Amino acid sequence: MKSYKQQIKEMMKEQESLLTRKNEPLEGGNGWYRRYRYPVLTAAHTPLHWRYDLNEATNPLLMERIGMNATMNAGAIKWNGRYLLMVRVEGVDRKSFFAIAESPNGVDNFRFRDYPVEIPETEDPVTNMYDMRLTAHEDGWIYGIFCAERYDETAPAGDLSRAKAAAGIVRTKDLLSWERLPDLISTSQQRNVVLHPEFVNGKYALYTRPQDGFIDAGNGQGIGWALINDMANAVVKEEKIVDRRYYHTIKEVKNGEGPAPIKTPQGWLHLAHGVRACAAGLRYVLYLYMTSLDDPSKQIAAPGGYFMAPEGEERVGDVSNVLFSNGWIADEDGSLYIYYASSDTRLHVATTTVERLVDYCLHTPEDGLTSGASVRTLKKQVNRNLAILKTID
Ligand code: M1P
Repeated sequence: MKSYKQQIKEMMKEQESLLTRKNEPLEGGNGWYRRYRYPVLTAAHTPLHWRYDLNEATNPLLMERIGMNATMNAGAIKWNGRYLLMVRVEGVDRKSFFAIAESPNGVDNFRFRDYPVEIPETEDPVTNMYDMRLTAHEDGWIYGIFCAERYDETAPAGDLSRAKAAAGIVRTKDLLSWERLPDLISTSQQRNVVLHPEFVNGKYALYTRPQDGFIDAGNGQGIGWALINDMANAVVKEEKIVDRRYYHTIKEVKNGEGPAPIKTPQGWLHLAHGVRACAAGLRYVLYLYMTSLDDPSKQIAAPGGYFMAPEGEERVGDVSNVLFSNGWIADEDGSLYIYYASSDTRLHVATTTVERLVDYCLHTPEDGLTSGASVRTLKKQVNRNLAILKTID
């Protein structure tokens, strides 16, 4: 019979081999990015000392006491040379919370810090919080904007599913202590709100996602843009649409900004998610677009279709057929790490370069919005290529 301490040691050893497992890029693909063999974080990566009571007197059977269900939708930032993720961890009780995991190389060896992050509450505590976007702003603070979800008190009696979404805001200088600021004030519900990293005309700029209801984007026409005077008292006064939704596209039902955009010599590079409906439910895919350096709210490139869609095991999970990303890290050498979650269950990395994605944005044809337009676009490429092929024996 193994001693209690021996059993703990074995559990720790087994988890250690998961945490230190080397990841590797997968062969093939379309040249846009490389997927990796293993997810970078799963529920099994959460520390054993979160899940188990390790005291033999109170947990003689050494069973989990606090179960973890998923690790997903992570904000990301490079910090002191390490790749740091602000992960949405979801417990088996369906509550999400934030926890920071760090890696020395961005593709494997992610390890959670000992404690989850405790976000200070406002006077109106939230029921659920998730999907934090981290932005290192030129004002010197690192801001985190997340979905602050509360019960909708206007719901009819007995309807316990109606929620309302607002943008919660925190800021930090060390990624250890967090100052909570008042939630964003907006006339519509807001999720997927992201802070632009630079001042625009002396103001803070937010990518927003005006929506009619908690799930339903309704009249919200797409990813919005609002200038804000003060992040400590953030109010959306005027909103314009930066990236519009269209009928019969990958973002027909709704869309949302991913992480904060990356500045490139050709413009701001954006990653977003688009949602369409089908018989199997909603399908979430990732797409890219670019905006102007002179005016980050002005779109200059909108490659048609999706950039990444669920594949293989990514298709299945708690909310199947979903890819979602709210974190990426661009290294000084132009390497880019995209952290994306699949089916609201686990977190993956894909690697590429900023150069590749800018090239993708500037040279992928736009969505012509009809089958006829797609064929005409395709034919132009076929014509060009047939001429080239004739010159090759
Ligand atoms: O379940 C898929 C995603 O649904 C929501 O995204 P959106 O606001 O665009 O509908 C969010 O709850 C997100 O966390 C989740 O991954």
